[in-house]
Amino acid sequence: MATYAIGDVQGCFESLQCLLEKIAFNPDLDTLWLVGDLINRGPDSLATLRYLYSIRHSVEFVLGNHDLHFLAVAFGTRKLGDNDTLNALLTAPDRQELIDWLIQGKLIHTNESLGFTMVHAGIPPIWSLHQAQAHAREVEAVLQSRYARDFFANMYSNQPNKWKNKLIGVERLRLITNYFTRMRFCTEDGMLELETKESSGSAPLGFSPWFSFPQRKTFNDKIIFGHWAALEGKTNTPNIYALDTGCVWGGSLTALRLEDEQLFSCFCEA
Ligand SMILES: [Mn+2]
Repeated sequence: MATYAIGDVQGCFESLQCLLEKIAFNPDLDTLWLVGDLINRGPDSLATLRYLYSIRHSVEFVLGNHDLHFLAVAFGTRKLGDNDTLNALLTAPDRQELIDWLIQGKLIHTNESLGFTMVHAGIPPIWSLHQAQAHAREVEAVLQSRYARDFFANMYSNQPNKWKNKLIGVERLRLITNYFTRMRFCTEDGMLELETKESSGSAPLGFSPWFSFPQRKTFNDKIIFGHWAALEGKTNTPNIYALDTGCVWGGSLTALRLEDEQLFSCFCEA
């Protein structure tokens, strides 16, 4: 009975199978956490999602930007991009069942007895864990409502880029979503910079990795995240676990066993 958190799979189904074999994952006994970006860019998003759906009772996952992108395309509010590998999933006979499951994904998941929290990209330094959970629930409620299509139609923008409690409507929901699913660099007061994708050494002037601020309100919480392959799994920050080791780019797929913090990985073919 163990809990394994796995980095961004991005449709790399063979690598996922390799890793599950390596950890001898048993869906009847063990639990799988996935940091989001389950699909897209990689070769087999459909098989990946079908498999995870088949073991859904043993899976906890958070939504990544690629998962939200797929949902936006499926809802007809966004077009496929040249690098998307979502066609088989979009035309699958069981597409609706998979969409209905995926859209129930959360933006943050905490297990208090294990003492771990999981998000896709990060938590802005200005939010405590409780505040982050409350703001995540705002977006999750809309995704699971009849306003989901309106949400996706308004999801894409880099503005507003700084949190204010008085933000309302689509701007509020968009910024919450951008923090949880797209953030890499920000300022201590939570201003986002969404252009730079390189490693933490390439911070744009005035910005730093979201987890780097000593005054961060989640400083004492253990946080697992993905999204940032350029970190190569290294944050040099206590309690902060970066699990995107770039599987879809020919890196590796990484699992962290939460009970003893042991790491496992499988190399991935580019
Ligand atoms: Mn991502």
